[in-house]
Amino acid sequence: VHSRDPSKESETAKECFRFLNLTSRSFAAVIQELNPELLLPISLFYLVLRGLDTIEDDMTIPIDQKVQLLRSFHKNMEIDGWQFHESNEKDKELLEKFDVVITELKKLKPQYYNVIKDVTIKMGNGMADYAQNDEVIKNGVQSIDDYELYCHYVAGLVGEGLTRLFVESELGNPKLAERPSLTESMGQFLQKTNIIRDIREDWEEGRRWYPKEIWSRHVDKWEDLFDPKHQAKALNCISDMILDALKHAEECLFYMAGMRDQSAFNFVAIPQGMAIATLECMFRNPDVLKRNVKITKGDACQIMMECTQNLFTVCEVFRKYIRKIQKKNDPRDPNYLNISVRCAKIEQFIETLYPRQ
Ligand code: PS7
Ligand code: MN
Ligand code: MN
Ligand code: MN
Ligand code: MN
Ligand code: MN
Repeated sequence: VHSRDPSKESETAKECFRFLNLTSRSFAAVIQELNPELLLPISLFYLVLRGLDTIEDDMTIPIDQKVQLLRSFHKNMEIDGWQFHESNEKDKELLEKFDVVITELKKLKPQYYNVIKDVTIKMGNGMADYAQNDEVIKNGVQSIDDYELYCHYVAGLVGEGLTRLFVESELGNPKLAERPSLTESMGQFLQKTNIIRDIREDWEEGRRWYPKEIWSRHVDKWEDLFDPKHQAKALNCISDMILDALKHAEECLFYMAGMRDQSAFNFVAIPQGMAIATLECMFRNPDVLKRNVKITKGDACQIMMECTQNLFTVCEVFRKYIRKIQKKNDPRDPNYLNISVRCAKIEQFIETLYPRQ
């Protein structure tokens, strides 16, 4: 049961929802449950950014053409009939029939359309900066600041756009618009989890998003992370990355307190619940160095239930996985103490939100 009513949808809208279900692993379900006011705007927002990311990820497109496509995507998405037929990525069909997305974008309320366009301009240019940076191409991201700026472009900006949509539609507390760092944390937490998880796959495709400032504390050469001989050090590096991601947890919980609509709450909370569980699943798990690890279906199912109730039940999910991280923490890890303190702080924060007698 979702909020869609296919009898009232145009053919192009139906096609957009088909693409949504084809291209998104986790977002399709929660998006289609959204309050009808934001159902189509957020679906189209997703498809535009998915189109942009399909170009970013496509390593068969020559760099100069890729950079030009990323920087002009916001103009292309205004051209009636625009399509792109030169991608070899998994989601290339979306770009080959992008004209249906354009048709629907033009029917949006201007305030919603402007949010999508603003984010597309900024994200496309940010992706292009990294795609054409010779240092990044040759040696990967260097500093933690550069890592966070990349996460800002591909996820923080999504959060900014979504927050504007929630506030415009009155599904979110207008105070959220005055707290950009809460919004940024929502995006950083999801994107950092994705980057930590994708280390192997990204590397095989020729990219490195772990910043050298972090991995060089553990190994001399990037390749050593994948050498079984250096496994202990590689696990400490992953711990270091997870420790960094966990600094966003409190602000994420705080942001979610600003949702004024159950469907919007579910939409923002489910991915955060999946992210904390994924961090726990990766913590001290050598499989991360070989393939994308996944939380179990059972855990995913429970998170879906807990994250569609209220902030208290979401805090319970966070507390559960934080405690599991604490239990797995290894005294031989150079960040043992930092991780322990970080987890205690998150638990304490939850305790102040919901004191137990
Ligand atoms: C809720 C304040 C518009 C719903 C949701 C398509 C997932 C794909 O998958 O490594 O490994 O190939 O290439 C903040 C979603 C951030 C973004 C970023 C939360 C649009 C999404 C395009 C903000 C999602 C974080 C690239 C860029 O990584 O991925 C609130 C809606 C959210 C899309 C994600 C993904 C980036 C991404 P993969 P990549
Ligand atoms: Mn991608
Ligand atoms: Mn990408
Ligand atoms: Mn074609
Ligand atoms: Mn990824
Ligand atoms: Mn990828």
